[in-house]
Amino acid sequence: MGSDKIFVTRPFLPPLEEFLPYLERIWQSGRLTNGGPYHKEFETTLAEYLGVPHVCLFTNATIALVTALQALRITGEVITTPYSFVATAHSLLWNGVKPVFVDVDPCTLNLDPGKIEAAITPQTTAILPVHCYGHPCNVERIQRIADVYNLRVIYDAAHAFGVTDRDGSILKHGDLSILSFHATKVYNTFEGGAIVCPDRKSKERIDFLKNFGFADETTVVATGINGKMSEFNAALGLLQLKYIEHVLARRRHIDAAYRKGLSGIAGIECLPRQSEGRSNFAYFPILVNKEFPLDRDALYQCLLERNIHARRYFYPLISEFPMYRGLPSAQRENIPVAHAAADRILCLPIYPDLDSACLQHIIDAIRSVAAQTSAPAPVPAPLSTAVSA
Ligand code: T4K
Repeated sequence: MGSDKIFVTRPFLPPLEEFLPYLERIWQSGRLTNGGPYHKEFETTLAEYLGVPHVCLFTNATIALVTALQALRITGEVITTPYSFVATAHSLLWNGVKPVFVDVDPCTLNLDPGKIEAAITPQTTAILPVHCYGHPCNVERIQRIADVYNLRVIYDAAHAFGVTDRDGSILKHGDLSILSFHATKVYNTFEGGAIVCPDRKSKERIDFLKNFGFADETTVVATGINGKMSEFNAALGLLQLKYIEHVLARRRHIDAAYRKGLSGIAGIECLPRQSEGRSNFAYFPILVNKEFPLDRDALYQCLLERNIHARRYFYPLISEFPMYRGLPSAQRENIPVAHAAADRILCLPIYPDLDSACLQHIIDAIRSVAAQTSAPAPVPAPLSTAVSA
């Protein structure tokens, strides 16, 4: 192993020469954005690949989330998870909607459906769950609650590109699902995102909203925003689709190698794989439990010293940030499982070009830390204890 840094991820890029013809076409046509030919082709091709009815392309997932809430006219309070990237809850504040944090399930770290009903008030209008690390939420139970209380469901599916359950794409559940095509994601268009929607009517409204609210040259029907994906990003998206199976296969291989390489290390717990359907292996999260001789932050530092830049996704919890921590639902006692997870989570590097030498270096580093460190450091109680606390 050299002295090169190993980051938590590295974007997959197709061979540059394969992208040049796309660029030439853009240069020749002078069509750069506003629903050009690549944008149209990409929307259709992507919907087919994902197996979903309609896709609305966006400049990134954050603007897509903000727009999805606008599209469904969400107001009042929305139930969501504190265990996510901050964009999830920020999209609510940008809409003047109050986030209500509900704890997560200790196995999947997704919103715990058993705790949703207790958080519903007369002001609740929607649920905003996250398929965290691409692991599907309990979509059936969430939908049952939404049906009983007449709530909308918007899935933050930023991590869930290509994930399926027994019924096909995970993106077909709820009213809308939001994807991210950011550089750090399984599938990237440099920056980008999308809303997956069930019918033409909702697609039309979302398409107006992402184009300032314009319905035609002279008619503005809503307070829209500029969320359009450019021709450059759409062209790259088309080319990236040609490599997605390779990307997923490499990720599957790395996931399997980690599980094998880390098995038997006391205190290192790999999150379970999804039980059915197809995973995208977007992240490789481990929990550093009390049987490991170091706590999570000490292990994180040890890995950094070996040029391994793992990440603590998602620490701190969203509920800890200044704009959220005053909310009653943000209090620690309301979300003990999320806190316990945030304190011991570590996402290890996973990306298609991670070679076997780097992978072995990471596994060996964790093994050697486990072997060398004899004095147990004080660590928080295991997740199961937090659940019953
Ligand atoms: N909802 C959820 C659940 C999300 O996780 C996210 C984004 C969103 C919504 C919003 O989606 P977008 O609006 O971004 O489409 C990263 C990403 O910036 C963010 O997109 C992502 N979630 C989040 C989980 O991770 P950082 O601050 O950790 O990124 P950064 O720049 O530290 O990158 C991590 C590592 O990746 C670097 O150490 C090196 C590598 N890297 C990164 C970039 C940007 C590269 O090799 N090349 C690159 O171009 O947030």
